[in-house]
Amino acid sequence: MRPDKNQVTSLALFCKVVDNYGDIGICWRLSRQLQQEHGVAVSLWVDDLQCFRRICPDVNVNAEQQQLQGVTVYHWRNQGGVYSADEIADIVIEFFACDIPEAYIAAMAQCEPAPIWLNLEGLTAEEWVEGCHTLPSPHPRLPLTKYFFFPGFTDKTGGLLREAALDQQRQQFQSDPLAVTAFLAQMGLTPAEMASFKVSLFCYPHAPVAALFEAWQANDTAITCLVPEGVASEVVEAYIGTLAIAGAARTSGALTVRVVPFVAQADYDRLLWSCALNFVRGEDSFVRAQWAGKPFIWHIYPQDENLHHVKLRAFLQRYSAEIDSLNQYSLQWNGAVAQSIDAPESWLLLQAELPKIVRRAAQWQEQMRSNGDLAGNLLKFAATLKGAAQEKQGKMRG
Ligand code: TRH
Repeated sequence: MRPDKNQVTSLALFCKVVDNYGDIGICWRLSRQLQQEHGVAVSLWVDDLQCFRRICPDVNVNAEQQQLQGVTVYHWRNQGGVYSADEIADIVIEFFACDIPEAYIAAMAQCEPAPIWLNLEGLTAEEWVEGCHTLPSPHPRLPLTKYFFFPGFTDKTGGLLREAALDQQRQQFQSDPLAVTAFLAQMGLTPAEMASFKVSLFCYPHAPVAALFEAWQANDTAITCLVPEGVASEVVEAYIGTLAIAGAARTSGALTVRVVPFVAQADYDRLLWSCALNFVRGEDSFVRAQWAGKPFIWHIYPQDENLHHVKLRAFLQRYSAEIDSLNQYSLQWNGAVAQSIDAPESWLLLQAELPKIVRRAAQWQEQMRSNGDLAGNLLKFAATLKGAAQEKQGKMRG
């Protein structure tokens, strides 16, 4: 964890994998970007290396400490440990209010100046976020202040994660048919499947996938649905008639369902870029689908008392207020309206509006780009806090 003093800034990011891959997915993406684009010495503390390895196959699950793409990764085993002030990074981030070790916090309080301490929150389109973004929360006992940092969809939030080269990489890939074909062949697609309307499907187990397959079987043109291993396995197995392992596929009516490997993050982007429609979930794949510039349907992570429906509606209000078919389909997919997705008209209405949805996706990207990107905004905020602290110190000395 010793920050490299030759680098301008050091940063420690603490990530607890609560469920699924999104938490480490976001932290890993952020860590790489801070290191590669901003030269920050990043220490990523993560408690579940097995989960991490699914999105980054280079992870050694037995290593206490390892270097991965310029980031120092630590296996965060417990809340114990002994830390000294010189081990503390300039910026400390706890992801999603995970409790960082008490001894680490105590060592932070010994630092002069105190490190910048941020709680990086989850993404939501709700308006209250603007009022809470960057709010301070003083520690009850120690001379430390933690600040809330919210990703978001407006310029009064931290914006969305986006690597500087992402657009260029996407455009280059999409304008190279050989690269697209090679990628899809590697994912196991036949030439006929490559030529069909391709959809990727990433959702939670409660999504109404059987109804979706039914509507697509009756479609008037061929559809290939690419499902990563481990996603909607029960319904996929019932459809295919064998185990849902990569390579398994079956065609019935207009629909081919094909199980594809669960790939590393960069290839997941390529999958999104290769499809005409993407079903995504949680937070990270949801944001990647937005940067893919393709129509997408979001399956939001379920919360108690259907709080997630409020969040879903807040996003749809911003994204697709003018596209009724997309709103309705998204609400039905998430069980947020009485009408179920069984009605084949839902799909037909959505399909008919796809060209309009494609145009909206491009507009939205422009709008989101104008908010800057999360990593850059986070460093700007840290620099503001640092400047304010230096000014205060100067005044006290003067
Ligand atoms: O895994 P998720 O369901 O994560 C969610 C959210 O992060 C949510 O905020 C959190 O509270 C909840 O978990 C517990 O979905 P998400 O966010 O889309 O993350 C999936 C990650 O997996 C993302 O980084 C993309 C990556 N991925 C791959 O790398 N390869 C693949 O083949 C697929 C399908 C996904």
